[in-house]
Amino acid sequence: MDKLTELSKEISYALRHAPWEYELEMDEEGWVPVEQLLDALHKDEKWKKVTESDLMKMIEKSEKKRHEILNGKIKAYYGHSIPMRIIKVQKIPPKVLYHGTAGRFLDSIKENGLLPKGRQYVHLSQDVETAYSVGMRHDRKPCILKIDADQAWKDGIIFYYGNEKVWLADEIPSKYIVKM
Ligand code: HQG
Repeated sequence: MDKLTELSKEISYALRHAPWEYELEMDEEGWVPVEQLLDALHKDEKWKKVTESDLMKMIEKSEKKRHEILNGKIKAYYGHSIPMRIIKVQKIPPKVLYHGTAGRFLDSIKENGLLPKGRQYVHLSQDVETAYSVGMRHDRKPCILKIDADQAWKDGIIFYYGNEKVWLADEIPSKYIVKM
């Protein structure tokens, strides 16, 4: 794994799952001061020389848009599992969204709908390719679910913006889901 990918994974872990391990003060949108994150990283021999410009490079080189730096702060766009709920911006979703998952989860999804499981929100994909790569993390031959986001939204299900490829929701009842 190259060094920037490794850095990205460590930062995702800190910002999504364990800010307290790094003594980060996170606001309700998930922002933390870049200086604080760098101070924490510098305690680790491996990251002793990491600078803000390395973080910028990490963001720029990543194939996925996972982190944002703005006004001296950094946040993860999605993926959080910490107890404090990260506030996301509600937004009217595209008419259709997708979710890539493993076949072994389908019966339960059919029965209970899509649930956030270990994270704060259900993660949905803007397009089939993205859903496929998300699903590949769980199964080499993932299943793609098609979500009638338009109808769900009209019925009062709230959607939130993650980044241009990732949408979030509290849950998606199974009546809005079909297997492709
Ligand atoms: C499944 C990565 C049984 C769900 C990705 C999924 C994404 C159910 C798994 C982001 C269920 C949770 C999130 C139910 C949902 N019964 N299983 N009722 N409802 N599930 O990893 O969406 O690369 O927490 O289908 O690309 O796979 O890290 O969520 O398979 O954008 O930046 O429970 O994380 O981004 O798995 O992935 P996860 P996810 P990064």
